[in-house]
Amino acid sequence: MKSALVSRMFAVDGRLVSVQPTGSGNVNDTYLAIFRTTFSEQRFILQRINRKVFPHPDRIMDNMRVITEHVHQRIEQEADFADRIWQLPAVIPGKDGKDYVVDGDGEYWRAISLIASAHSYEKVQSQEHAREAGIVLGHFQRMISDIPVERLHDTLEGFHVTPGYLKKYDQALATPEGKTRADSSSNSRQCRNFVEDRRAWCSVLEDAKDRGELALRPIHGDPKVANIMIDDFTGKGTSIVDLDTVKPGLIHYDIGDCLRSCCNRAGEETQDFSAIYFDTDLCETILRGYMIQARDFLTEADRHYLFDAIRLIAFELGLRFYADYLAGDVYFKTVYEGQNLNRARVQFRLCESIETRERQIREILGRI
Ligand code: GN1
Ligand code: MG
Repeated sequence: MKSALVSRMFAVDGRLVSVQPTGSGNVNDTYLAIFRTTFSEQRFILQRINRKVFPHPDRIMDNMRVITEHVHQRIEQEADFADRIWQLPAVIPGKDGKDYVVDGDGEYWRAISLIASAHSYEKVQSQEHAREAGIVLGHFQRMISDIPVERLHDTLEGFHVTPGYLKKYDQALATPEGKTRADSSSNSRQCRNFVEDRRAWCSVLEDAKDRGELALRPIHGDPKVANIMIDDFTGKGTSIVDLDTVKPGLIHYDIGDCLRSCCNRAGEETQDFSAIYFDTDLCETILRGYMIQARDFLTEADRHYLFDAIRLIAFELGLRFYADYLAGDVYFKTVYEGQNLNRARVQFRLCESIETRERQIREILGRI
């Protein structure tokens, strides 16, 4: 097995006991590796980076170095005053000292430390969990807020730039295969109409950025609930993982992504469409947690665009899934035919629920 072979190429003591797939990522392949010596055991995360999505894995690893070293230092500085032990995974180098290992097929692999005695969840478990998700996101954004954006590579060009995804959707739709898939079912036709109705609005954040109202800052990029680690002993958030998309962006992408993920109790893969709605109680709880950490770095303009951000990132993820369905599932991994169409319908249904609850959400935003 390739993963077993590669796992031995990292600077870890002992002998390989097991290497098993773990997690639920839609892009990279993730494994848990266990090595043992005569007196101890080391567990770590091994990942094959998806080259189709990330054309420059070396840049991801550069960013990871910059971010983890910076954040580890800041966590240390604040440790005596913190209400918990904050963690962030560290890069485990290869035996040759490099941050990644390239296998015989030119595939890039990396090893990162495991956040011990902590778990993440696919869905929000409780109000307490929701609050922790908000705190963890706010804390991470605060920890990276003083990294100059010029120090970070753009690891994924166009990430969260919704008009760019619209262009890709148009391109997919213009191909014979795309046209066939778009017309293949009433569900697919409904998705197409859903996108068309929101075409003019979907540049709202990029327009604000271009006008200079919103500024680029270091962001996480993918703060979905499954990337938030909760301490098994305290129930408090202890870390955010999946640092591939930490790069310059709008903090709105993060807030929108965290909320679209956490406030949909049915989860991203549900097929029970009646169970999908945007839970505004969870939304308020998450934002209150987030504000504990982030209040000081939000400007008036930032706040002004929060509702649009919440609506947009659900729409955008639906658009990304739908465009990938039209293109023949080239980006997001799938395990059954039509999965990306199903995922798109979930996000569009969630987006609709956000639109219906606009007044309540804006009231929450006014209160926090
Ligand atoms: C992808 O690979 P994973 O599961 O961490 C995607 C995110 C989506 C998410 C939806 C690089 O994240 O943008 O929000 O799926 N990551 C990339 O589950 O495209
Ligand atoms: Mg990710």
